[in-house]
Amino acid sequence: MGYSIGDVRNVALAGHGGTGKTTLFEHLLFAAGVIQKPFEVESGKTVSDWTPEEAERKISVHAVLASFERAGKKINLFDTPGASDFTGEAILGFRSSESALLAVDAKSGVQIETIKLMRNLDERKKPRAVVVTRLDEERADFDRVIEDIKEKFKVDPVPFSIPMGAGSGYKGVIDVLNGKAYLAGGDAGDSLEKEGAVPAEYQAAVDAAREKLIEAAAEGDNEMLEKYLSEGTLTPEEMHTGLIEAYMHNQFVPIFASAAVKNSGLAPLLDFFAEVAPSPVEAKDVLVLPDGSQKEIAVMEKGALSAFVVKTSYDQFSGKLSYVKVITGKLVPESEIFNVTENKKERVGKLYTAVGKKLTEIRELGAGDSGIIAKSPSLKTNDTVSSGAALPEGALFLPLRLPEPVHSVAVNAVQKKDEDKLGEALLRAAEEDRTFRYNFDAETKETVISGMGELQINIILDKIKQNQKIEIETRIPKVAFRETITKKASAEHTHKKQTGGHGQYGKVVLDIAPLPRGDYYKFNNAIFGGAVSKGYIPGVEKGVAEAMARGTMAGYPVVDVEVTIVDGKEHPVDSSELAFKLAGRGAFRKAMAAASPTLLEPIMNLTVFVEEKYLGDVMSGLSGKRGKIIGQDAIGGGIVEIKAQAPAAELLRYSIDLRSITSGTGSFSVEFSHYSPISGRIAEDVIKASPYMTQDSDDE
Ligand SMILES: Nc1nc2c(ncn2[C@@H]2O[C@H](COP(=O)(O)OP(=O)(O)OP(=O)(O)O)[C@@H](O)[C@H]2O)c(=O)[nH]1
Ligand SMILES: [Mg+2]
Repeated sequence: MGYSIGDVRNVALAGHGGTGKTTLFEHLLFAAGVIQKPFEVESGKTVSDWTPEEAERKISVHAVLASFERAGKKINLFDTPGASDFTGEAILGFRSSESALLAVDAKSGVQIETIKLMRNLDERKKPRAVVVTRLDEERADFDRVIEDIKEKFKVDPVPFSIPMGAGSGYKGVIDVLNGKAYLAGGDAGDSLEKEGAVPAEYQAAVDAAREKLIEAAAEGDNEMLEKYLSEGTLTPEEMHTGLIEAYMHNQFVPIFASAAVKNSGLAPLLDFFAEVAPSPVEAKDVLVLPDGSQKEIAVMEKGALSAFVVKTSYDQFSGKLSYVKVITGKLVPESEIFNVTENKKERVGKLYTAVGKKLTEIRELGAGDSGIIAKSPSLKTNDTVSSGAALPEGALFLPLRLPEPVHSVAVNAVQKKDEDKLGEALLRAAEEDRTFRYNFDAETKETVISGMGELQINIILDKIKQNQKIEIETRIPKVAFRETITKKASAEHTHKKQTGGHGQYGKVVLDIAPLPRGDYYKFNNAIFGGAVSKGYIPGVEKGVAEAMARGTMAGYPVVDVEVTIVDGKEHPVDSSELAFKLAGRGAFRKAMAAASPTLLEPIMNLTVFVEEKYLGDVMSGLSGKRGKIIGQDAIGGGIVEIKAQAPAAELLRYSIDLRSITSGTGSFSVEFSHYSPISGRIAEDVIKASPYMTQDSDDE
């Protein structure tokens, strides 16, 4: 039997790299009785970091789902990687969860990736709690982290659990809601925390925290708030209801204390998932209608099936796995569904629930629940599936909103014979991780792969090298420069050939003029009196298009030019479309050469997040890259957001540079802004380095 929708909780665990998410995940599973023994991340044997790439690097790379029961509730917990290279995995966790848990290291406070994740949750208006981790380590300071959260997130944190001691004096946590102390388990991490009475020395702190909790609960409901204001307290039931309401509406941020390696702080978290975290009933999902507008849809058991594919992975043993969240109705094994995105029927084979790589077959997956469909060939991440008329015509579930790639490299197989194999493997990698893209750039004749950073790209390439046994070469990709003109010009060109029998003849006179940036191309026919018949004009246009595909300066495409055919001449026998095409091409080239052509380079918008201490270095680094600082904004807590523009040609290795300038703490995003003219030395270098050495020979 599936779980009833009110008994399901989907929660995504996310946060800056190395804050202890995977360790917490492991120990939560231990405390929930799912695994017999928790492992350390370093052993490569944890439920979450089990792939060779994770075991080798001791970091998480993939989002991992573990489903388990707590107090009759089914909890689907996603552990996600913290490195910005794998931010797509955190986003998919958010997309399929009603709430999130952000991990913040008790020594370091709120770090850059966590701020970005918090903003991402803000955009989705998703409730989120914070777990303060690694409180057993030296320099851990719970109160300082609370202040930091206040400052950086601009929220009033409400502790649900508070620590007893810190560092070597760490003893455990106190569950504020239930007024219980939990003494940390043994150092070996294999004994559970033990319930006990609240030590007298913490009573005042617990009372104060409880007061805050009651206030947060009272805010959940107006009637309750009035009662609280007049009577000064709430019953436990009222408090429970109030907390659920207020948290569901994202009115406060609950805080938890933990030291996962000591199995400490786990019980209050598990209870919170089961008792307070919102179920899918309270959360709506979002559809995108054919006209582009968005519409909320209730997650509900009744009605036909609809579901959304959040993740795709290829497993050596189980084959292709499609992670789905059911939105309406229910999913059953051995059934037929419809892939709405692909407009294709699809067979569902077996259905699974997961604890990391361990899959367990299930008989059904109900609304709001997350699970896995195995071996369904057409399913891919972001697909909408349904049966019957579950959804409005043409409606699809809101896709993952992923950031644009910030790092690209050109790749090829060392052995020509391996090219196809490489292409297939890259395609598969792009299916598994939607922030990773694979493109053949017809313009530069390169296979370019792009993603969120060097780390992500190296991990993908290493995996392909090992699994496919192929050698791969990488290079810095070529930049897609453009050419344009800066003034008006005219030119004529006659294509004439007399090689016995049928000749070729066409004469074209063109005016060309600059268009505003981004307007690309416009063609006008201004022939009067039929000097060139209408039937030959498409030929002229083709010739112009050919000439524009390869400019006269360095062979890059020509953009932002208005072309007008003003005159010409034809021959009653020898004229043809081909002759006019060649005439059009020749005329354009001559006109362009006379129109003071210039090279254009792509300029990118950059958003950089850095710690204040690196601000100066980052700024001067950017100006060394011909960057223009547009603004800077202190986010609080010593973190600054810089907005800048810089040429794409200067940013090819920026993810690597920024990493080294900021000791790995900085992070950035880029998007294309516009094309901008270049001249002087920079233009000369581009022309010299042009991949288009040979031009088609011009004919007269
Ligand atoms: N002392 C102590 N160490 C911890 C605790 N939690 C995690 N660690 C250590 O911190 C390091 C990073 O832990 P992970 O669990 O891999 O952190 P993560 O947040 O999953 O890292 P990414 O997934 O790569 O972002 C490991 O060496 C852990 O052993 C804790 O509660 N106490
Ligand atoms: Mg991890």
